Amino acid sequence: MFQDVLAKDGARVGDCLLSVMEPLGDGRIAQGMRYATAGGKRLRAFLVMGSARMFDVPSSQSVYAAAAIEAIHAYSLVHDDLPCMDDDDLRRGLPTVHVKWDDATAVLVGDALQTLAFDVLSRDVVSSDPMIRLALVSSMARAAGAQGMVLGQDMDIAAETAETPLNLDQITVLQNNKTGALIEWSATAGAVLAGQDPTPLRHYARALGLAFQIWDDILDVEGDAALTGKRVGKDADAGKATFVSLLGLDGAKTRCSDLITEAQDALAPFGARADDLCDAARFVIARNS
Ligand code: GRG
Repeated sequence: MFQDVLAKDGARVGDCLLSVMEPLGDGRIAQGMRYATAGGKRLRAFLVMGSARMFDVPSSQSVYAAAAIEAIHAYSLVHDDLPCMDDDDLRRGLPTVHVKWDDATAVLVGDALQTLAFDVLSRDVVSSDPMIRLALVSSMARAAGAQGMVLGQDMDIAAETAETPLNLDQITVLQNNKTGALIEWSATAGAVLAGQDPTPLRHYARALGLAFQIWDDILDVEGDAALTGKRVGKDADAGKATFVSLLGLDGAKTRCSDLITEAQDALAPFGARADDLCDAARFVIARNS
């Protein structure tokens, strides 16, 4: 069952994250880093390890790349939850980092998680080929930075005060950057680690990333805070245009199913080797958290 694979990979990545943070000691920032990287579905970690398995890359290597992307993801959540951004007090069912500690600690925890990701990704254990490590480092920098996640976040913040709500095309561009870029990095990492062409996985990841985000909008309307571990109904409260407000609930669900078919079709060249990634696509639009 896919949930078992997700749990197994997630646990390995959790252990790896703890091991790379071991030398950091037990000061406030290290504690915050461990707190922020605990839990979560570990979907991005799975995409790295699952795509690596398709190319017979050992998990002893891919687990470090998976830990790196989870560190970036955790940093983005810690900063996104800050009062100057989304101002959330609940994440993964627990108080957010700035609530448990304070704003300055949350900024520094996010900063330190981001640099930790690049530190880990540049280590020999990821690949014996320095060109592969460099490709992963530079693609992660681009996915997370001002051409990727940071751009998407900025577009999201700008949309809050824009005179006219975003249309479907604009929301799609925003989300492709905000959440799609890290998902794409994760799903293509296996091919990059193997020195293979990541193009089919890129097509898979683009469709998957969009379906993930549309489902997130659906959960914001239909979800249960006890399961999602975060506040629901936020988008409607903020009067934000979302895939649900633009397509309607049924339209959004149909779009999700179409995207999942698209994602799975992109994996056809890999046959049964891609079974786990196909299952991941189905999971994305069946999850309740
Ligand atoms: C602060 C530069 C900067 C960027 C933040 C990704 C992001 C950009 C903000 C997160 C806001 C948000 C809740 C977006 C919805 C989609 C999303 C990324 C949800 C969280 O990802 P999951 O569901 O989380 O994979 P878990 O907890 O399972 O790891």
